[in-house]
Amino acid sequence: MNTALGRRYRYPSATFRLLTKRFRPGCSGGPRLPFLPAGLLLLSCLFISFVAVPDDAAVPANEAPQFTLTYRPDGFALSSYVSLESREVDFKQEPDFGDHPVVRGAIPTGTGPAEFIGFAWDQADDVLYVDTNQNLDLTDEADQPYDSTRSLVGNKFRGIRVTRDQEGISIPYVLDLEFMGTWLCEVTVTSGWRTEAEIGGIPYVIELVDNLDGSLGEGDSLHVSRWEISSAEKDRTLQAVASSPFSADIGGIPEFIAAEGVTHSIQKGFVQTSDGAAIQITLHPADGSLGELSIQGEHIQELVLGKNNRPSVLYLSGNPIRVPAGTYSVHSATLEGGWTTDLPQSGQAALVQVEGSATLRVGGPLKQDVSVSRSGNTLTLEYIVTGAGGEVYRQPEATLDPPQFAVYRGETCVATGQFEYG
Ligand SMILES: [Ca+2]
Ligand SMILES: [Ca+2]
Repeated sequence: MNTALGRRYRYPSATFRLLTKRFRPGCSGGPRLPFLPAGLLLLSCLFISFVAVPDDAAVPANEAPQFTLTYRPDGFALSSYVSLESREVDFKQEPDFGDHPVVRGAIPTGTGPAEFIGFAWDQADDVLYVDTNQNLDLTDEADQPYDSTRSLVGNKFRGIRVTRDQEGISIPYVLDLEFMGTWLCEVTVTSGWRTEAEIGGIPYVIELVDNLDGSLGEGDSLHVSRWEISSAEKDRTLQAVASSPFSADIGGIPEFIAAEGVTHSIQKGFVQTSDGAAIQITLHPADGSLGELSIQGEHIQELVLGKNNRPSVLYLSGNPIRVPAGTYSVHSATLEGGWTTDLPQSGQAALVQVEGSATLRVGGPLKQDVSVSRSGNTLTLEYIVTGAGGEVYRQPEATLDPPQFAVYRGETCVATGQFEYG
């Protein structure tokens, strides 16, 4: 079965926003709430706000491309869940809560026990105090408390500004906190860093969100998207090309980026500029023991190759690509039409040897199968969609109609239904 072609995102206005949310149902059928060891979770989504025409960012030959991503206070969403039952912060100083019920908790900002931002939610007044300067005193922050806004799932507090001082750089973040009862809080970083730049002669938008720990790597999100301008219509069209995957187990920033036949290692870090903290990304041509990898498949829109169960190569363009020797598999892929690889990761792997060549099959054409198993009077039907390398896909979220089935005894239809995830 071929996927639908030509899925593109068009800007109807200057405020069009594209949301790529990688929230995947767990094997039990319900959403998984993945937690990091420190309790910081990582369900994430990245998000593109309005995109302006890219600047001319051509890089002189023989110079490593370098991009500076500037801060934006909103337009992003990198979320984590904090269990409110596992940790209650003991503040040295608090407002007078009287006999109000108060939920106290900690937003992890690293893996150490002291790396957190404490908060207290006064449920009676429905206001939130956040210890943004991390001194365990909830009475010395200006412009507090925060008032809540009702959301679909709970009480939400928006626009919480915190700053992290990291090696002399003052890194700003903006957070939303949404309480789901008194046991779970979703923390969403809505700020991020962004630039427009050319990679391999093609204009891209590069966006990055840090998960509050002040360093760039695991748990963060990188989104690289290509967009094209239709000169005939003077219209703007965005085509999402690649994004890093976001899940608790495997999130992070790939080590390499492959574009137009050149594979670069991604060097990244916070820098201080006259406009405040920024992120600098430098692309160095990958060196060392490389081999050739052919990407074989159709309709690939986004692809991240995995190595050692981590995101390794963000694939943008060019085929074959040259990559450091090793075994590569599909870390995540999105096909035109919105089919995305499902978890757990599946599909074939390719062994790239030094100066050797290998092929990785991924993408279309897709194949759909239904397996039937029987237990007593119960028939279990499993619907599965696989790609060229056997990798398993889940149905596009935009396609709301799940596959349907009908069971016949002879010529008589005895049962019909719809498949559900899980
Ligand atoms: Ca304080
Ligand atoms: Ca980080």
